[in-house]
Amino acid sequence: MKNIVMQTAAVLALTVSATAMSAQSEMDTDGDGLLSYNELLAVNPELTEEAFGAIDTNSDGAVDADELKAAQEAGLLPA
Ligand SMILES: [Ca+2]
Ligand SMILES: [Ca+2]
Repeated sequence: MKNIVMQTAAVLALTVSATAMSAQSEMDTDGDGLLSYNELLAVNPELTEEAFGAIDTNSDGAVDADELKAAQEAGLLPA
């Protein structure tokens, strides 16, 4: 019985992390692991280039997973 509970918990944990990852990969339409301004604009039509610049904190022209998370935590993007 205990084993079944443990297995269920493990499956649930996997499902949750897969969902979080697919949210980013769905936005990442060219699959390079980074979100360009156009990729973010597609899911956030209100996004301005200025706002994108604020999200892209290292100014490399793309938003990586850390920048995305920080932007969501700061309320710059919907989580
Ligand atoms: Ca991309
Ligand atoms: Ca960046």
